[in-house]
Amino acid sequence: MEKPRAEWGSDVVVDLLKAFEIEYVALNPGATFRGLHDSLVNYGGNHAPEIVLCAHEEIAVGLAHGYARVKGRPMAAAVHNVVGLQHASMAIYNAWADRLPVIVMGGTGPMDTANRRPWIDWVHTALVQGNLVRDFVKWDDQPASVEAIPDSFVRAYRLATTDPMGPVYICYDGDVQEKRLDKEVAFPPLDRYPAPLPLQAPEEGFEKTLRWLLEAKRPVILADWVGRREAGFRALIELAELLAVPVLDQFGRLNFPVQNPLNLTGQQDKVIPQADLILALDVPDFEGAVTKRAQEKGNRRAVPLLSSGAKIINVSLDDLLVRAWATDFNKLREADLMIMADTSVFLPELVRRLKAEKSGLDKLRGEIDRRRGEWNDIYEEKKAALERETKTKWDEKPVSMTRLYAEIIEAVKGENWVLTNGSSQGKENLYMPASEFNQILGKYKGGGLGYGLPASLGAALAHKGSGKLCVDLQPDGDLLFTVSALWTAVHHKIPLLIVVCSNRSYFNDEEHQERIAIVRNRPIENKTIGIRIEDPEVDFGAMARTYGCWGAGPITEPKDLTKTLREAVKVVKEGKPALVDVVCQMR
Ligand SMILES: Cc1ncc(C[n+]2csc(CCOP(=O)(O)OP(=O)(O)O)c2C)c(N)n1
Ligand SMILES: [Mg+2]
Repeated sequence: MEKPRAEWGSDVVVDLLKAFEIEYVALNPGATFRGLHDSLVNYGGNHAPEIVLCAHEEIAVGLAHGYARVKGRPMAAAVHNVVGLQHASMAIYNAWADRLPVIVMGGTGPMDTANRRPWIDWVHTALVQGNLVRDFVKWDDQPASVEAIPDSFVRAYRLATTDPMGPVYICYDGDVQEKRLDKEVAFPPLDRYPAPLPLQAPEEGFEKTLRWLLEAKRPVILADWVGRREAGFRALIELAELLAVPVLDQFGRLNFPVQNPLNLTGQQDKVIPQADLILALDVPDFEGAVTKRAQEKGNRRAVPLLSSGAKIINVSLDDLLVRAWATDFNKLREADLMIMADTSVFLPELVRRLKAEKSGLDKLRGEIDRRRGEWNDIYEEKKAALERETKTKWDEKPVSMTRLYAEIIEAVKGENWVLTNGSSQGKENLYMPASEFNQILGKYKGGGLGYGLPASLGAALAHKGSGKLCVDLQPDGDLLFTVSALWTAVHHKIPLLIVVCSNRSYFNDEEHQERIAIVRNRPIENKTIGIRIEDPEVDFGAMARTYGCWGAGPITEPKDLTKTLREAVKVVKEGKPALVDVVCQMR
């Protein structure tokens, strides 16, 4: 079929969305982008991209965030002028902190005050709207004519998808969107604007890293964002295994198979003090990775675990995306060698060079095997401790988190499952036996609640039709921010298993109030005031059903889990969302 010719300004935006293979535009409607909305439906045929209707802009952007985690490329969200953008801002910040691309589009104006309606066009127009989010997007723009739209979009897309990636915001003036075109708008040849090739380390970086790795007695790897690309994920496994180097996963993504005996995540107290070389791969928060939290007494400072004699190699792209507003760049990192490189090309090349060092490796064989055994002992201890915890708490009421993990594992056995979100403490990262690239998508990096369900829906949307079974391990407090995303899940038939961890509390803060009470010698029992989600308790199963979603629970009896989860999985496999509300322990 011949492509219809753009007749209106916003038709050109749709041409670009199609050219860049944007599959979905998540939105809550608004008159400032009524031109774009019409173009999506009537010019684009509401297909590729298709509109995903959301009840809140935070949901729209959160959904696009989750989609990008799976695909590594963006979908779009459209948000209504200053009001939609303000609602969207938390989710934009989460995507920013997570270094993931979202094309956020907005409408405004008209900027020409002579064309404005009284009141509403004035209170909904800013100079300029992008200001609101400029500190946490990679770029923002407001093309002043239809002719300026293509270049603006191409630049936005390329910046958003170049590592370190991030959200971008493009604002379309109502007058520009609604301009009738009297001639064809010239389109740049899109293949003339390729994404840059990934950044590779210089020779010195490889030479030193290789030499230091071979000289070290106890090298240790920290990894946070390596797992964002499959090539990096695979090469890291090879590297760790070749040299018997333990990996401490920081869980920005799944960086290393959970059940690999070299996965000593959670054992930093035992591992870090032994290290004479740390290879930090895409670790923005180095401090957090090599220290122990000692929050019990209300302390903020962390206790160092790393010996001062240990060498540090840092490989990352972090310094390429630093802004002065939020300090999401974390504490200043020390290192003996700083390499600015993309781990998805650095690690495969490092492994290739390492394998070529045959004689060097052969000489070290005995030593490598010895330390492999010693690290393996720690792994076995860790495994036994996890199993012990599961067993001890098996019949406890409310349901223990470890029992819940075990039941979920059983319910999805044999399925190609993906964990799209996690609990506040993230212990599922130790229990869920993920081994595949992107099998655990991780939690928010921005720490803004309201993330779990929207991002999980985005992930499930990205996986739709792929045979993957997506599971959202969903804390209750986080869910309450964006629970109306259930409507979107049902309406758009997004298959997702939502397991609500109902501890009926914003428990993370209960812990903080307890610490403060201890320090101030005040009544600890008051820690639940202003924090517990009780009186009334929320019935998430019933809530799901009001949105037309399959919902079960609240489950209070551990023995009821198996059957209910099995039924829920069946619903999800039929292509629909299902929610199981589980009353569970605080931690
Ligand atoms: C937007 C936002 N508001 C408040 C907080 C502070 N906060 C951090 S964790 C937390 C409690 C989360 O409760 P829930 O999601 O139920 O997880 P739980 O700690 O109970 O496991 C709160 C309120 C936040 N991080 N983000
Ligand atoms: Mg909670």
